[in-house]
Amino acid sequence: MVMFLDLDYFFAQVEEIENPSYLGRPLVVCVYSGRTEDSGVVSSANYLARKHGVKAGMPIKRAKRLLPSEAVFLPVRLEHYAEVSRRVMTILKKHSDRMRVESIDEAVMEVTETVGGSFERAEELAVMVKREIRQGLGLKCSIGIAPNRVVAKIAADAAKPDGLKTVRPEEVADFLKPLPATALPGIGAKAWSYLEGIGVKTIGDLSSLPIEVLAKVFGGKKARYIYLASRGEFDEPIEEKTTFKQVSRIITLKQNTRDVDEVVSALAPAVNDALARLEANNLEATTLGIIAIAADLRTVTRQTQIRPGTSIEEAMRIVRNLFSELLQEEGGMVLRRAGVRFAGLKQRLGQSRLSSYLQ
Ligand code: TTP
Ligand code: MG
Ligand code: MG
Repeated sequence: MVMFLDLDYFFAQVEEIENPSYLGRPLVVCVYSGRTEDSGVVSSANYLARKHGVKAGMPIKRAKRLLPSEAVFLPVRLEHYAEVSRRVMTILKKHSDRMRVESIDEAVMEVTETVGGSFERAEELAVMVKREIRQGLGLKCSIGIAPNRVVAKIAADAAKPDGLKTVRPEEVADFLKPLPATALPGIGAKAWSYLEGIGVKTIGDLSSLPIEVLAKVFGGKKARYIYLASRGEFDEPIEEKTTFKQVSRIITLKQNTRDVDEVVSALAPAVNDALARLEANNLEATTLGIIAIAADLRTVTRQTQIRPGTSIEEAMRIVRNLFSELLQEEGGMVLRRAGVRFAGLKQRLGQSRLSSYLQ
C-alpha cells in the first residue's frame, strides 16, 4: 500500500506563507528568461491566480493580462524551496517503511508495514502527516492512498487542494474509469493528441484499447505501461535508491523556428524543472548542454562547464548564449525541438542531505 504526497501550489504557497501581506491576493512565481522585463513563464500559481486562468508554463505577459493589479509576481527561489522540500521529506521519511522523492514537491511512501496493511490506519497516518507538515512548516498538501503508486498519484491530484483520497483495491476500476485520460501520469502532449484523434477521452476508454494497438503507436514499453496503468494495475516496488547521471529535458516547439528568443522562452520551464530536480536531490551540475533537433531530426548539441550552484538566471543566460552560437554556426538549421541537459552531477556539500534518504 502506498501513500503519494504532493504539496499544493508549492512555490507559490511557500511565498504566501512567508509573507502574510500576500494572503488573499493572486500570486504567481515566475521564471524570468531575461530578454525583457516580462519575458519568461509562470512556474507556480496560487489558487486565486488559477481562478483567473493562470497556470504553470504560461507566458508571464499573458498572466499579467489575466490578473488584477493587486496580483503579486515573484521570481523563483529554487534553493529556498529545495530547503523547505527537504524538511517535508524528513517528516515523510519518519512515517514510512520506504520512501522515494519523486520531485521537489512529491514523494511516494510505502506504508504497508507501518500501518499493518490497514487502509483505515493509513488514513489516520495521512491525517497525522498532513497535520505535522501544516503545523511544522505551515504548508498544505494533498495525499492519495492506493494499492500502487500510479493510482495513489492520481488520487492525490484528485484530492487537491488540501485533501486526502483513499482508493481501496476494490474501488480502483470505478475510480479510474471516468477520469480524463490526461489524468494518467506519463502521457505527453503528443500521445494525448493522437489519443484524442481516435476518440479516447477517459482512462476507461484508454483501458479498452488492445495492447497491440498501443504498441504500434507508443512502442512496447510505454504500451505496457498504459495498458496496465489504465487498469490501475501498474505496480512497482518503491525503492529508495534513485541515482542518475544527468537530468535532461526536451520540448517540442510550437512552430519550427530559428528565433533564439522563442527557443529560450519555450525552454524556460524545462530549465526550471531540471534545476528543481537537481535541487530536490541536493545535486549540482558542472556541465550544461543544449540539444537542438531540426525538422528532419538532425541533432546538434553544445555544452559548457558551469559553476556548481549556478542559479536559474545564470543557467538561462548560458542556454541563450549556447543557442545563439549554435544557430550562427548552423546557418540553415531550423529547430523543431530543443532541450537542455545538466550533467557532471555532484553531491552538494555542507547541507542537510536529501540524498541520505535516497541511499
Ligand atoms: P506541481 O506539483 O505540478 O504544481 P504546484 O505544486 O504548483 O500545484 P499543485 O497544487 O497542482 O500541485 O509542481 C511543483 C512545483 O514545480 C511548482 O510549485 C513549481 C514547479 N513547476 C514549474 O516550475 N513549472 C511547471 O511547469 C510545473 C508543472 C511545476
Ligand atoms: Mg504540487
Ligand atoms: Mg508536484
